[in-house]
Amino acid sequence: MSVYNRLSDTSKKKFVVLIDPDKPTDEQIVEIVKKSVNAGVDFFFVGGSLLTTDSLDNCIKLIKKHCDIPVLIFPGNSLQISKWCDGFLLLSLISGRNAEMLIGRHVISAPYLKLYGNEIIPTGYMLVDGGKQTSVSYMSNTTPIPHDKDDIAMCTALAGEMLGLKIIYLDAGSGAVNPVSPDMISKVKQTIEIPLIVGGGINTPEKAAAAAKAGADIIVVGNALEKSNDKLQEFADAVHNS
Ligand code: 1GP
Repeated sequence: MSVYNRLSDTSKKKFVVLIDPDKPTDEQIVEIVKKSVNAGVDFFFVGGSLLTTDSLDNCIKLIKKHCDIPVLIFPGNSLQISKWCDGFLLLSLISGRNAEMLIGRHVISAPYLKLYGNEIIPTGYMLVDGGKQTSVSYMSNTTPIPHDKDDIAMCTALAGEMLGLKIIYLDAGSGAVNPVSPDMISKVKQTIEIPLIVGGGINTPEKAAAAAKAGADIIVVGNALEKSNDKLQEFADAVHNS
């Protein structure tokens, strides 16, 4: 089954662990992979707004050596490409008005993605204000959608779907103070037919359940599990039981 078919199987909510390849040691990666297998994690996303080491390939290979969970690159920039991944979220930052993030970087990445034969998931990536400036809004030089402007989020997601994007990712940014609101998630979900990923600032199993119940099909957690992976099973259960 293709990665996209798995992502769009909306019969069950999906839980994603996001790994910033710069941060964990090899031992920590292996530990989180083993816990993820036991917890029934559905996907790994790998990437970061700014990587300072040459760790992406190693991180993906290490994950794949220890499990069959699909690994997708969630790229922070056009250098984050690897032939080892199972899928690649080709992000169009549709909440912003920076042409580089809408098409410029893609032109640079496209020949390498073709060469590596990665499965491409054309993704409408939408940054939502999460209460503080995040790395991604600074690095992308874009303004997030205001936290309470559900109508802007709905119309942006709808436009992304009409342009042919295959999935929408609503992101409050890593370490956001406020995750995307249940109201915004619910309204965006009702507006589009394609699957909806939600992440950013989801730091408790309760917040993960709230996002899933509001309509997110796929819930991403990064930061909260970097600090401690003790609650990984609880996060996964909260999503899967929603
Ligand atoms: C950020 O959606 C991801 O792009 C995950 O955010 O690190 O806050 O969980 P957190």
